[in-house]
Amino acid sequence: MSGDLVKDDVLEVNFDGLVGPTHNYAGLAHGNVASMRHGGLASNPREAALQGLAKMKSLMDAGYAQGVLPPQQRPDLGALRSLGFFGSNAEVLARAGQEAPQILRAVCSASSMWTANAATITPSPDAPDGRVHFTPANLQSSFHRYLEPETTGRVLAAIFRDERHFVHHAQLPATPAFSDEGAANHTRLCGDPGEAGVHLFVYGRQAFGGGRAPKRYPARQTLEASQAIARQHGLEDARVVFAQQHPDAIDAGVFHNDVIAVGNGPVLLYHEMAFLDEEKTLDALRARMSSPLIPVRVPSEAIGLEDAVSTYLFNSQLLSNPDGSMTLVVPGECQENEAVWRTIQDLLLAGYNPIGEVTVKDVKQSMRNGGGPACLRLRVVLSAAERQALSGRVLMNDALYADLVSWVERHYRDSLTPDELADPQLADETLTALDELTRLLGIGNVYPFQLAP
Ligand code: SUG
Repeated sequence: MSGDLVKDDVLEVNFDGLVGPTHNYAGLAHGNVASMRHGGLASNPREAALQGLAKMKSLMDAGYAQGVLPPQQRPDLGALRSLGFFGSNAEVLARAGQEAPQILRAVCSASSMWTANAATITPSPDAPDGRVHFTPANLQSSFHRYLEPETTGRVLAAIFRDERHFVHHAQLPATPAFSDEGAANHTRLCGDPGEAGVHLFVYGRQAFGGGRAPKRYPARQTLEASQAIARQHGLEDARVVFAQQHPDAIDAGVFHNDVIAVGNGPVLLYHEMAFLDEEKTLDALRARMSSPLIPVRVPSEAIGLEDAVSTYLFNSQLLSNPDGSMTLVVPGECQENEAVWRTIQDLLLAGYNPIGEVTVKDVKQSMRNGGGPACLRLRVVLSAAERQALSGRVLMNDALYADLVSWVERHYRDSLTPDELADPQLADETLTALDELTRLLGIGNVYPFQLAP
């Protein structure tokens, strides 16, 4: 099935992560400057979830295919028990809150909302067996995110259940050599989405064999992890490019490639500091793509790295329209920065790229933890038959949107400080909410508390 056959009616479905009821600012992500800056602030989980849902709804209304993925079970009481906190749920939470508040914060993080880190996906036109391949990211760089892949795998397997169309691989070994952060470091470039694409994997360091690495902040993706995923999915060498992220960018707070570059179809919008070897990366892509690459380069003199990181211009979604044009979905912070907003206007006017429209979304609650519009979504390119084969009620429509808004309004708090995370009531509220959500979405039992021990 791979090779030159073009599949019909293939389009990208963006699956956004629904923000969980324990969304908080715990300052957990070293090297993510927004997370480090906002640690300790009070969050508003209800507003966060409604902002995310409003983004999904407006993109659906604009005609884009939109899906939703559920949050995870937090606090992760199983993780606390595995670390030696015993007793009733209330006792476990109280002891963790007193003896290890940082651990409690980690097991309460709603970080699974950033579904760009949930998995890496190869669409069926690119896979030798003509199926869609999924690998959950091991997220081993931080404890709070290392807790995600198990449930992520169950959720993806529940939704993409039909084995005729979907294949699920195990996450890579959760050890620094195979550090993997999923689709945030992976971009598929192509002409028509139904034709075979070229896969750009961006890594921050090599585990074996040296090379340059950042000095200040961690590199979260290794070359070896990216290579292993390409192998798992059966990608041909002729369709894969591995490029190193610029270590200076990582040291400036660019902890994933999707904080400094975004691709869609043949377009690659990137900052000049995105890749360690820019020319080599572009040449390698050009040599493999069957349609001409359209590089859209933003130089440092237009936007410095600091502004790129604080506004998240490159964490925009770049979406295809039926007339061949593209729409850039940027976070509100871009509009507030003169240089960034001017650069966006220049991009829209430039004749050499198909980006013809900008739309601004308010996702501030997520942005304060370093998650922009593109972090909040997992891109899944699907044919009509594959969309038909999805299980559960996960494709956004007006009725699902209304049900989810009402669910959030019934179950979410409008303020949460890190000190309140030990409240056993919060854990109870969350379990009640999630149990109802799995029924609402029709995905069956996916959470540890729903599974037999
Ligand atoms: O892994 N923040 C996330 C943000 C992930 C953004 N995703 C993409 N770029 N695709 C992270 O750094 C902060 C949680 C806290 O501090 O409470 C956090 O985990």
